[in-house]
Amino acid sequence: MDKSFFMIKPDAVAENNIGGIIAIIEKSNFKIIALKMLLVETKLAKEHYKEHINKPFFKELVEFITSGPSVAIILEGQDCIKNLRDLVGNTNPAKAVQGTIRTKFGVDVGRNAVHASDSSEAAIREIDLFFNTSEIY
Ligand code: IDP
Ligand code: MG
Repeated sequence: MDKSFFMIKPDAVAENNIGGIIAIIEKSNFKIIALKMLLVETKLAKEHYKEHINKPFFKELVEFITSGPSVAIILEGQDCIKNLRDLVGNTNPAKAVQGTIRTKFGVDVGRNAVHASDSSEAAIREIDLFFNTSEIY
């Protein structure tokens, strides 16, 4: 079993897609072991996305992710990190495989509905950034 960090981003929360996305996650056999709604602060946003600090879209990305509440989730399952990335789909919803979360709920590359960790190192780092151990079940 491994764990991944998953987040429903402000665009999907604003569009009332929390339930739709969580329904897909649960039907896909991922186990939710932590979940909370939060407004990501600028400091946390910059830390979370620090690998992109020199990208031209970094400022836009931080502004977007802090623009409204998100839902932070820890998922557990067999091969969770890879299976979740597959279920999420390409960063650009227009390029994502049909049936993925980003084709269903994403608008464009900036507003692509969800985040999912891309490696076990990222999952550990992101889980630690967003959650205290006492919040994980
Ligand atoms: P990922 O979310 O699929 O792992 P990353 O390349 O890690 O994609 O990029 C992190 C986030 O930055 C993306 O989910 C997306 O919201 C945003 N992003 C990536 N590329 C662009 C871009 O070209 N313009 C605006 N936002 C972007
Ligand atoms: Mg990424």
